[in-house]
Amino acid sequence: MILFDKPECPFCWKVRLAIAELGLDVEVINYLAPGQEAIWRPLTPNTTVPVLVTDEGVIYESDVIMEYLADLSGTLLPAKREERNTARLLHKYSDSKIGVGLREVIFEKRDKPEDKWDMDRINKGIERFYQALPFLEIELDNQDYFTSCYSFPEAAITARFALAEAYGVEIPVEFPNLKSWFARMKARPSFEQTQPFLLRLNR
Ligand SMILES: N[C@@H](CCC(=O)N[C@@H](CS)C(=O)NCC(=O)O)C(=O)O
Repeated sequence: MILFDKPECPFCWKVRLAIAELGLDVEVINYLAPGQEAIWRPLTPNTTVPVLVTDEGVIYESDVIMEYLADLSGTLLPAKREERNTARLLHKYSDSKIGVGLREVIFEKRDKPEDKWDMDRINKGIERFYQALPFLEIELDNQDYFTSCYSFPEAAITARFALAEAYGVEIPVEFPNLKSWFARMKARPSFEQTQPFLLRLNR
């Protein structure tokens, strides 16, 4: 399989984490590498990465790719239907609710010197990110994973939290379950294996 990938994109990072956790043999190609854009753009009507090329066809949209990886491996979703629903709902929550505030922070800080940052936009984005956390803190409780195994929310939320951290937004102490969960996720080999090079430099 081939994954067309943007290293610092949270949707792509989530897919890379899932691939690493599953130990799948996938060639990861940077979407901007010379000559690659002409290959992947025509494969998707949505003009976005990630795009996964498989023997069974081309899959775009990260949530559909995650479902494909779960289907293929039989291990990325919990066995119980009720838990599978939880995993899918939290995955959706990560892509929509957690992403919106963070996007403001990242877009404002990225490619701009610090003295040009719009602190009002940044603070509003951080506030919005924090507002998304109480629900996750309660859902996680003090379990190892959001469901009974490493699943969609682990990959999706790890990528979001790691991007937050790289842009100076820590998980506040009021969320001890999320803080220790995130520390555990970062200690997994999949994190080191998939971390974008640019974010490593920022640490
Ligand atoms: N709904 C899409 C969103 C993916 C997305 O927004 N990807 C961005 C990067 S984060 C992208 O490819 N942007 C086009 C570009 O950078 O040229 C998914 O879940 O796969």
